[in-house]
Amino acid sequence: MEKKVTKKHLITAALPYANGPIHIGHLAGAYLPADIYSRFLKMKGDDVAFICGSDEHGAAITLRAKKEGTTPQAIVDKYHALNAKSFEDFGINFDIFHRTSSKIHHETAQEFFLELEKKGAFTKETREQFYDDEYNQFLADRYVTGTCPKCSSERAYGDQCEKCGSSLNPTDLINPVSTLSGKSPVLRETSHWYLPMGRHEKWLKEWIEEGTLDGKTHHNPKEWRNQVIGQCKSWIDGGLHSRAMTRDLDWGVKVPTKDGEGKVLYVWLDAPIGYISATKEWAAKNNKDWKDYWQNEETDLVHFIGKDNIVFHCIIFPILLKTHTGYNLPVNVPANEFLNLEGDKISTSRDWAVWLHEFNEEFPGKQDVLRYVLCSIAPESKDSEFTWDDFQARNNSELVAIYGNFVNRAAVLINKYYEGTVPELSENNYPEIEKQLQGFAKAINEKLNKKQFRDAQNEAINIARLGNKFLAETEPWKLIKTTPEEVKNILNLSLQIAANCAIALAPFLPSSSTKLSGILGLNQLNWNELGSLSIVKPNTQLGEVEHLFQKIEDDIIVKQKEKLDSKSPSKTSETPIDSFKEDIVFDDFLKLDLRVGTILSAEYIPKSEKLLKFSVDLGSETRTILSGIAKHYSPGEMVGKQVQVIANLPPRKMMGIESQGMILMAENNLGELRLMRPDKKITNGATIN
Ligand code: B3M
Ligand code: ZN
Repeated sequence: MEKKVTKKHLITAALPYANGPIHIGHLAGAYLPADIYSRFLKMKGDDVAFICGSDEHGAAITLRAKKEGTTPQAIVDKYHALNAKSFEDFGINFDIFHRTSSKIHHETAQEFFLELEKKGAFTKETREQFYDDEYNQFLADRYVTGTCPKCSSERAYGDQCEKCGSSLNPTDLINPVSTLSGKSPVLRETSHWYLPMGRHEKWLKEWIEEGTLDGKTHHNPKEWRNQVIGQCKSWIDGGLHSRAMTRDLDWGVKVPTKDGEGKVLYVWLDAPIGYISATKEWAAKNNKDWKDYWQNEETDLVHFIGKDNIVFHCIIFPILLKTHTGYNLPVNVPANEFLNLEGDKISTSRDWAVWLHEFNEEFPGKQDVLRYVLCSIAPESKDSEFTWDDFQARNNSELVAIYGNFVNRAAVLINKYYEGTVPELSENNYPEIEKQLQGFAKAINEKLNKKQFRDAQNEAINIARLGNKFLAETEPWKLIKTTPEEVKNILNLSLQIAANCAIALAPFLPSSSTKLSGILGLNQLNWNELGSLSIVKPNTQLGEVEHLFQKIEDDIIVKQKEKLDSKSPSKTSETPIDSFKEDIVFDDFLKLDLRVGTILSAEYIPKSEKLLKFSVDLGSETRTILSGIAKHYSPGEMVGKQVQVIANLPPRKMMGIESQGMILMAENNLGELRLMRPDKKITNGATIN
């Protein structure tokens, strides 16, 4: 007999940075689809390693530690524990949630680096980089902020402008500032290991566009998402440049060579190797061989990530894996687009998010509801949006009204007519039910294999819709009086439909499927029974009938909306700003030199959306003053006006121009600005007391 070979899969979900909690955007982007896919494969009987862990290095973490006045280790310990628990509570079933601060990871990453070095993967180059004189250290990209050369946003980072999404080098920034000292950094020479990515353009292009590797078919590029291929193509077509693979930092995996002292591996070299070290750790604990998952060509490697990580998983990491040799490359990287929240981008710094640990606490037992909603709106092909109203509507009119209601009706009727004992199906007068179930089973399998989770879940819920329709059309509560034998057939079939729901929805809504198996008296849900009419055995005694879902009332939703409103960056109604600053002593006030001045001239500053440049007559002298009010006042309406000026602040350089004072404005909660001016004309230079 032919031996059945179990298909192996290595599934990874992006390692979240351990510098903050998980929010719904992360879940919808990577963790939920990865979990659905792994649960599906495992239920089918495939051999799956589902790998994740905390990314505990990188400048974002050291920066956070500095801000909070603590150590990077304390930060990662805190968030690793918090995130591991949030994932577990939410039912994300990783086989391991590892850490890149672990010993096995440092060793694995260092060995990997040395092997790459041995294979000639790197060039060593000396280039100029920003250095903070006061802190005596080179500045990682994230440690430099300044004005974006593309969109003039004043808050761009050295690696990226979060406003326009441009990827940047620190030296591209206009007016760069060190986030350590707040001063302009200087340029100094330093040497690093660079990855000359240009060398790899040819094979990468073939691999991405045709799915071929070393002249052999590797995967079907038609199965890859358009945006993934599109992003890779535009990178490759734009020409791949060398990228530094080491950093001057003391937090991270140390460069394991003599000349690497004081340097660590670039976090994007280190973190993906975290997938490998996590697999090693998991395999060691579970009596497996990690090489079966990474180095056996029969194993499918799939990376689940958000779209901001595409280049690292489709270009840089594949270059590293291929150069090292011996490792599989991913057969798919199903990256999702972004999830927005109530009309705005999710933002950690503005606290504009629904945090997973808070959801788990505030909505105990409702993890499946959030899973359902996030999968229904999964940003698989374009950005999508979460709103609390939609969350409530999908719970009440889909989970409660369709799925929960059908299961409850069927089970209650069995309790009522047969004291909870499953009746026989002696004659099937509804052959179309089986056909439809098999149609759903086929569609769900196809969609899951194609990683179209949103559509797959929708097909699965259609099984419950079918069940409701079947009950409504056959009306067993009427037939019980006239043809009771037929009611047995109908209710047996209804339970089979319910069992199909339990199986089909298990990857999406695992705890509801567990509850439902309890009601149906099933010990185990077997994916291969999907479409069958003999899952629930006759004469089985049903378990206690409980509602799978509860209606969510308006007050719960209002509370969540108010919680968000309190941090809303885009408030639409004017409300008083209610928190006052701490008391000061009168002398503090006297230190301010407040004066009246007249605006002699005003102009826009090229490339700046916000700033206007004024020349202001303060009586004894005329000052140049810059003010960030260009969105509120035009130069024309400012000229000739008397304004209030703080005259004794240290001069500040912006866009290469020195500002010698500040013009006072009133600002409300909407960020609207109004000029403060004397109500009658007064001599320029008059003091304000
Ligand atoms: N920690 C970035 C992120 O969380 C990064 C992913 C690493 S995956 C190897 O978006
Ligand atoms: Zn920008």
